[in-house]
Amino acid sequence: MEPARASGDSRKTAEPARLDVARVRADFPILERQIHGKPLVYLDSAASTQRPVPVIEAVSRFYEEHNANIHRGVHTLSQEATRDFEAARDSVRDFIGAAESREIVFCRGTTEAINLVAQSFGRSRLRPGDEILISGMEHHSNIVPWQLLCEQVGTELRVVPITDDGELRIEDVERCVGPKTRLVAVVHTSNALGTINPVKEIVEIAHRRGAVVVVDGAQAVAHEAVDVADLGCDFFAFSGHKMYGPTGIGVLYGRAELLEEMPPWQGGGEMIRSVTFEKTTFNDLPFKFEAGTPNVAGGIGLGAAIDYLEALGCDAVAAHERELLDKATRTLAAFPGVRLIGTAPHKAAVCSFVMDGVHAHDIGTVLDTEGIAIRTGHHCAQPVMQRFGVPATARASFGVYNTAREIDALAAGLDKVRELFR
Ligand code: 7TS
Repeated sequence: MEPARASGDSRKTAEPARLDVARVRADFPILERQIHGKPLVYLDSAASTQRPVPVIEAVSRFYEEHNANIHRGVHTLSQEATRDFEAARDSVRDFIGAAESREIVFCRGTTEAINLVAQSFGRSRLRPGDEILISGMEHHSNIVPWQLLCEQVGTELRVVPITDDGELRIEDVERCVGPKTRLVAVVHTSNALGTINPVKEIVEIAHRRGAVVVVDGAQAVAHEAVDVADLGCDFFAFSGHKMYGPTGIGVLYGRAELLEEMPPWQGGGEMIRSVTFEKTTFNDLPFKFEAGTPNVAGGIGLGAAIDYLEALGCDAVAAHERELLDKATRTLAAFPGVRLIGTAPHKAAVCSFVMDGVHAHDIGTVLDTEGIAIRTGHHCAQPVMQRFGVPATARASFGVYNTAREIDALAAGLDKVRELFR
């Protein structure tokens, strides 16, 4: 099956290519499902996107035709599996603008990538009294690994506050990066608020003061073009399942110079060069950080997801999602009793909201009966909920397959909620 492509050629015209959403939707078999007798309206892509046919096929093809363990076999299947897995690594390298494939470490996802940096870089390089700076809008995955590190090493965790709009102001970052700050860990795009942070400026400030920067890119990579060289960050973490790829596979990008100096985190097969009972020497990058058999099918599926996104075109995807965000924002802002949480000027297509007199879980449950899937709760960002004084929010988040009509369906669903809880 030929995957959908953006129509128009952006090289010939000033107009950005537009997504042919009907064709995009045809690539996602799950969108044909009915839920409680209604067509599925999937508005939970920030939690996990759906998978297009080319990704599903790449994973099945691996199991049907090439399945074997990698890097160690002389037999044909092992060599094919190794070739395809390493080709996926090269695709990731090009997709995020990394200089070298050895800077791409495959892991389980964003969470594992950040834990790797904390336990390897953090434990070996940070000292008691050093400070780690995060923002007030982090996902628990970019809070808890640093807290664990602080317990182990005696470092201090500091937090840059966010504004009532859910913005991270550059002057606040400037003020909070001090002489003891050794590491800044910041989310590129907030899953709870949708805010897109000025990562490049943050990196400049941190580097000027000698701190290393870790970017949580989980919500960024599938929604705008990311170039780690342009951002200048030292580490960048993301997950396959939030970019139309498989679950259980993700990436830690790290600058080779830093990765070279870092000790391994997990020990086992694949990450060694030689082992005796007296001494073990370690493999080259990136294998030093990939102990054990990796998620080979997942890596190959992630490569297919990158091909898929590139065929659609990052600019076309971003333009489509901007239109959805504008419409969803207008619709929700005009809805009686609804308050948007996260109104920063620079936002991704994520709309968190609360409704007077109705708990977020009730909103989610009623919408589900209408076939509409949204996320409700604290979105693994409890400090964000505390900052806005709410126990939970309802969150609609959008991807390449969503349509303006689905936002109308959301509004109709919210009418039902209001009738029921009047
Ligand atoms: N960072 C951010 C910004 C996220 O949104 C998430 C997952 C993670 C890290 C963790 O990613 P994982 O793939 O390692 O689990 N966010 C969400 C969400 O918003 N709803 O469910 C998971």
